[in-house]
Amino acid sequence: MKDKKNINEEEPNFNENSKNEQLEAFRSSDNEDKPMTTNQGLKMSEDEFSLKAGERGPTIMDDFHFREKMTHFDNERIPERVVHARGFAAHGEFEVYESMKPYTKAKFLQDPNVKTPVFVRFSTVVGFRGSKDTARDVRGFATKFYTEEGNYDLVANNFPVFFMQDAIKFPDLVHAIKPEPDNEIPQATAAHDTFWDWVSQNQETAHMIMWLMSDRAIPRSFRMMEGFGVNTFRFVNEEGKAHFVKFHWKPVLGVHSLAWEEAEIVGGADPDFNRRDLWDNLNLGNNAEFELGVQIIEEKDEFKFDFDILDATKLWPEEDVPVRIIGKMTLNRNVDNFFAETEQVAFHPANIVPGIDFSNDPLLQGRLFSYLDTQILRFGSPNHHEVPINRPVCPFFNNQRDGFMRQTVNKGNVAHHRNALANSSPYTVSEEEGGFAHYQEKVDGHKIRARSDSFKDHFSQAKLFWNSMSAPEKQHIIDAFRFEVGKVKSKDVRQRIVDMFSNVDVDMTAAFAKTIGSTPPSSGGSNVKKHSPALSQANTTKSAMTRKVAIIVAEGYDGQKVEAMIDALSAAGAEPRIISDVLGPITGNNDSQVEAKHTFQTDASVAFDAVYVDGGQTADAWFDRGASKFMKQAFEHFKPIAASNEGLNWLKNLNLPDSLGVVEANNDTDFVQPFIDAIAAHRFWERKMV
Ligand code: HDE
Repeated sequence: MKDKKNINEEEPNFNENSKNEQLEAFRSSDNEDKPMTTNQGLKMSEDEFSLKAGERGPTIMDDFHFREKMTHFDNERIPERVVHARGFAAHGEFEVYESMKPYTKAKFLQDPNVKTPVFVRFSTVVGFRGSKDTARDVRGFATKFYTEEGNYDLVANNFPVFFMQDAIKFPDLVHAIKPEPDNEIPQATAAHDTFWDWVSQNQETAHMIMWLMSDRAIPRSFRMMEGFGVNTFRFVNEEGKAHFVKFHWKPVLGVHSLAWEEAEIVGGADPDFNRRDLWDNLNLGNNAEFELGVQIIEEKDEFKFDFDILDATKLWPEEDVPVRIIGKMTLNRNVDNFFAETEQVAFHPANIVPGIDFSNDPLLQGRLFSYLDTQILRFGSPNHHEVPINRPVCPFFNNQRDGFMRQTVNKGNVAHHRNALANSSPYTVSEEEGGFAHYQEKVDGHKIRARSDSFKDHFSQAKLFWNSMSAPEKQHIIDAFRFEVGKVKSKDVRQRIVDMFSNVDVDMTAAFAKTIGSTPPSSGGSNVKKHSPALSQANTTKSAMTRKVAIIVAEGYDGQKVEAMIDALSAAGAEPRIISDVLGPITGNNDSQVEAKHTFQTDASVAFDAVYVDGGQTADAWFDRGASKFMKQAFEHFKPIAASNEGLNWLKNLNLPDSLGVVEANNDTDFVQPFIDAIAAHRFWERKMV
């Protein structure tokens, strides 16, 4: 360590634009009106014909342009992530609401006036990069905070628990859940033998499976999911005092999910459903907002709970350890280039800042190794921190040198520490000057490969989750088991799953055992009675904001009603979209005009949150079929439906009037507000199917 007058003197002015400004230096200039060149800057006179010996002759080696173009193309891919391959990311900013100084010295959590730039990548875990968004799966929710003290990565998921307690099992889980190795089938799903075989051999996964079978595994939008740091971390304050902490992201729009059948259909109709939703909404100026929450436990209370707080298969019930909301993240900008930013961003849970530290959670400890290791395969180089999206916004100096694709031109002849030649620069600094020092936890034990007794209860929280579900949520879980385990060919594996989940709840297990050809349990079940209202989506925030509403009209539609509906939807922050049998302007009976940007051919009801059908004078049998199909599908997926004029007839033909969440217009526009309220309710899960 060495003194220096002002260690901050090189630090640039830090604000929410710091990352954007840094990226600007790397953005390519526009191609418009520019001559084409090779990568060496040589202007080219031809780019469509390779150099040949005669018009019909072979291509010749002189053609350096062809070789450069083709070689670059041949090497355009990097290995996709071994898990979380399919992802989508956006830029934004984070602000803390009040200083967290009593708990942590992390600078980005001190001052409500400071906005920290962030980059967030959402992902599915199992499917390959080109798979679908709506698979039943865990979603990744990884945030890189570009703080003035260096990058802090909160690499989270949308479930608060994980499949296992010890990271050494992770490769086995991933081998079991990925497509089976002989034929690489099935894609992006857990519904196959090897996964459920692994589950039946690892009872610690029971709680996670409850989440995976629940609606949480098919989110309506990345903007409508919670995020959880899962692992237990530490906050450390200036006095060196530590608290255990778990991190939460709470979506301002609430937590909402698709219906299972809908998710399956969307997977084919629009595999990009979730990424398109984020991309379109950010382009429309509908920022995605999440509040940051923390659960804090004092070190002295480490053993106060009936679960081990270091066990990643357990959550800390919010009713016992309240989530304190401490800040807000706003995603407000799409990327410029998917590969450069979304594909090349490299997260690592070990990227922390002073004031945040690790716990001995054995899952976290394994993660601290894995992420850096995997980036070296993806980038083929330890220099991935130099890629623009990964660079910290604060300066960084050390003696690490060279390696594939080194970008920095380090000056001078000294690359060793300590040195006298360069006055021992770069020098280390004390904790008071911002130097990171690990929390000095006392650790004492034998080297041992074993599970602590405190990690051995695998079913109580699975039952807590079950108890906390509303009736429709319970039914969805049963249906998910029926589908997922029903796909398993091995009768023995299916029975072992029934036996395993009978330790959670006998009624639940009996409800799916029969349909999957297994013997239902006669007794068993956890006797936990407790429930946690925070776990049910029935209790989440409800809002019509940003909901996509299909408005189905033909020429001569009811101008007064449709205009009133469009105005009210827009005022409520919803996104009305006109559907018809043709694209282009459609005129109403009062000469009003709307623009149809979708037709029955280009879009299906699954692309929308709600449907309003008016009709129009030119609505013929063909239109009738398209509109009816929209309404029927919306109905089957529990979505709000409104109808006026011809729409009322179609409603009648489909036998839908008087159903839950179906709003009918009579003579006036009174149906508008009830429809908006219905949209805010999201879905009518209790609706009876006709
Ligand atoms: Fe990951 N995880 N993981 N994970 N994880 C990766 O790192 C790993 C775990 C999570 O958008 C990989 O860069 C181990 C929990 C997200 O780029 C890899 C264990 C949680 C992402 C890896 C876990 C996560 C990853 C693959 C212990 C929630 C995507 C590519 C069993 C808190 C980040 C990569 C992105 C990615 C390993 C468990 C979240 C292989 C060993 C728990 C969001 O390093």
